[in-house]
Amino acid sequence: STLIRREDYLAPAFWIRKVELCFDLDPLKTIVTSKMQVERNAAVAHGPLKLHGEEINVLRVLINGESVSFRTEDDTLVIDNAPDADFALEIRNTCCPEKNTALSGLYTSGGSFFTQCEAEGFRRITYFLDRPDVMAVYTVLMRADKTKYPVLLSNGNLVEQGELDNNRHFAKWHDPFPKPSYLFALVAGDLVAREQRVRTRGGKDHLLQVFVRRGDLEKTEHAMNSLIASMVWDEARFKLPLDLERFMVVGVSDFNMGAMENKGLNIFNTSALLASPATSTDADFSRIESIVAHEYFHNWTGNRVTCRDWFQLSLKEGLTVFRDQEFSMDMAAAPSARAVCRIQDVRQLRAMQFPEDSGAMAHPVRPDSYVEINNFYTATVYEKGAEVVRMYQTLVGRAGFEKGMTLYFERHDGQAVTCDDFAQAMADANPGSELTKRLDAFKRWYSTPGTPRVTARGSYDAISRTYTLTLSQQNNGAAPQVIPVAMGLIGHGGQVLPLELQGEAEYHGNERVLVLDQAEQSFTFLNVFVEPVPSLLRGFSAPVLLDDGLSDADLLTLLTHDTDAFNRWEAGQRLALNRILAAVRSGTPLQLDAAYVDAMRSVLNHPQLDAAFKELALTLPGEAYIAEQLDVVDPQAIHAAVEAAQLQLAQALRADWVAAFEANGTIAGGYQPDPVSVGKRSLANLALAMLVLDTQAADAAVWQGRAYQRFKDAGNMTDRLGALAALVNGGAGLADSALERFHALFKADPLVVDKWFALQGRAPEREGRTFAKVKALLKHPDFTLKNPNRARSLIFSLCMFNPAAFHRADAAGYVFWADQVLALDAINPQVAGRLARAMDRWTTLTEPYRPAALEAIRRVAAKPDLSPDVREIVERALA
Ligand code: B3K
Ligand code: ZN
Repeated sequence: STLIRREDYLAPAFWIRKVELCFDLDPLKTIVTSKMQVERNAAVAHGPLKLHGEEINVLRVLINGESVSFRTEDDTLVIDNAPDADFALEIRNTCCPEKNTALSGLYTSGGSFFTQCEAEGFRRITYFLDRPDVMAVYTVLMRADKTKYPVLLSNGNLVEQGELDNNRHFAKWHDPFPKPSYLFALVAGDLVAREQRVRTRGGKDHLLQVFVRRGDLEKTEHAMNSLIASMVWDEARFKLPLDLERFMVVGVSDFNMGAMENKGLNIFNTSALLASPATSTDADFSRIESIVAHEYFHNWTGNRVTCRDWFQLSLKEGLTVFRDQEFSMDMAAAPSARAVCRIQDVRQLRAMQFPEDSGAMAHPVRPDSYVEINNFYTATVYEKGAEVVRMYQTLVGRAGFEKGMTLYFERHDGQAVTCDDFAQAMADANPGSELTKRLDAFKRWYSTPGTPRVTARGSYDAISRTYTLTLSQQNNGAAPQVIPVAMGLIGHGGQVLPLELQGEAEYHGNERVLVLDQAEQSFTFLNVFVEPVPSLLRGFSAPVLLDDGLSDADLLTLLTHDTDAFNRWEAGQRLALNRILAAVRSGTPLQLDAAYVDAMRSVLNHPQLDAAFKELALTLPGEAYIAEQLDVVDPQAIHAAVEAAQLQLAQALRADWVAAFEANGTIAGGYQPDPVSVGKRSLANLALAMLVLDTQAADAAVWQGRAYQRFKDAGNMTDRLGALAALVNGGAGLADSALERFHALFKADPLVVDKWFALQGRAPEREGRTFAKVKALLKHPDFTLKNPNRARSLIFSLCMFNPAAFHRADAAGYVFWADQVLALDAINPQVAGRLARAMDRWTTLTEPYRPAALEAIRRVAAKPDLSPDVREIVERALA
């Protein structure tokens, strides 16, 4: 395993323009014949042809029909005497899909064949120039047993199919669009499809198909609806139509991530595809909608314009996450529902990306080096990358952003390009904009790791009626970033103050974007008739940590009066965070004050606020985000403070929780995942959790009983799982029998069994019982490490999402982690690499956790035959 550097990029010595692939599919020995049309890259000097290949056996190599001498060395096939003129290269090789537990390349799952080629899986199918800047037109012939594999799919259009001898049949597919090998896909199996014909605005007809296993067809309606909505949205917002006659989506149970955007043949983890009210939660419905959209949007941002090299990954991922976030917001429609989407995205960013950016795996949005590219499909590349794209939109405006997109496609359709090309298109389409004026500085977002810290201090001069806001930024000594700060000023009585910036002729209304691009800058506002509270970074306009120095009184003003819903929520989070941090820092038990409790009561009982917003406002900041505010982290102390705050909110607001539950707990009519119903269910679930949590209440037994009843009688999975979680997380006596009943009811549905494991893996620790339960569940007949969803449901839940159960004084959590990383690594390095990251932030841990963590990481690193995936993660942790 070697370090690959961005600065070492070289164009390929050869191009492959066309490929004809032929597959004789067999689980134990599939024969692949690849006929390639190859030409030398005129820009590169003479030299051998080197092709990538892993875990495959070459049978023969022909050039222009003649056998040619070749050698194989370390996963490359070298042909020293490649012609200078264009030539035909034919390679025949075998691979073994059945033994492919890494789920990269061609593998079997549930008796069917599937492929996963991004990032470097194609080389596990056949020898190739497996890099995204080599784009070819593919024709694929598949031959397989007709009974076992009645459905044969690949990218593009079906051109021919028919019968063969020995109960076999064939299908031939042709994809007219040149594509990199990572977008190749093939599926063969006994599947059925939901189909829908649609006509786009331009009048073109398309066939949409969602393929799944026989019993799952009725769970594909939501995915199909999401696909159609995505098509409509992309045409309306960006004028980007579907470019294929046929668009296929396929579900598979064994999959390393959510889904994959193969051209015309998206392959999905069933967890990101199948939905029914009885088996899926509101969160599942919303996740499916956004992943279906994400993969569909990749057709333009990723497939039509792809990445020159893997360092540019955020070119397609950051942009496509931004697009799916915008889509979800537009689907939510109402302003308050849009704000809920934004709050959820920011929570996710803070929970996953902020810790990544300050830990062992910190890297820029455009990384400078990697050992294993699969380790860099990260929250930074995806979610921070999406924030960078959002900042372009903030700086050039929505219309300007759309112009930039249009220019990007005009210039680069059909090409493999870089993040610089995207930035240039945005800037060139918007001459004179705040972006274009400082494009080079803005591009530091691609090269600087870490979360910038912004400090804001204001001073009001009552005599001159001026307010001066001083903003400064700091990021471990890195050059200043371009930080758009969306803001407004609010009076303590709730007045929205006009913004008149000194030195500017125009009046800017009540909200504007300040651009901070220096280490420190001051902005003076004129005619500010009362002392204002600044509402900064509205809508989270930049991915930074903000210290605005606001007092409790200021925060209460914003919580009550801010016109920006995101900042109302943020003010409530800050009030909670301040109290939790004070308790953790001082080592004293947390005691909530009346001011905070009353503020939360007002939110909960507010007649105008949406249920969804109330639920978010009354949910305390996540433990990972709290840890990010501290130099030395005691996970048990953080957890204790959060639990205490929760219990006190449960106790102090008990009557209000009862009212919230009664008002939101029953929704007339059938299940609908619309924002209003989703909000009501989420608030009802929070209220129920709070009511079960306080076991000392006079009516504790009543609410435990009501939760159990609701669990039994629920008409949908959101209510059922919510009630079950209330019992389990509240440590209720009825929890065990509810868990047993749940398993008995759903044991035939793997995606629901995953929820059952996950709930137990994430349950609050109580004297070591949660940890002991997780260890016992490893031996449950339904548990297996081989299925990534199942491994994640139990093991990742504990190691990544249950800090109080994981960080144990006796180090047993770390021993567990090391054992599972090593066991998983032998099966599936990509999944093992993910789990390895549970130790990213070990250096900040307090005693006795830090030395114990170090010992566990060293034990993993000491294993000689680790995968490059896990090796890179543990070596970075030890660096
Ligand atoms: N592009 C794929 C991710 C591939 C991950 C490879 N380890 C899914 C997506 O981002 O849409
Ligand atoms: Zn993606």
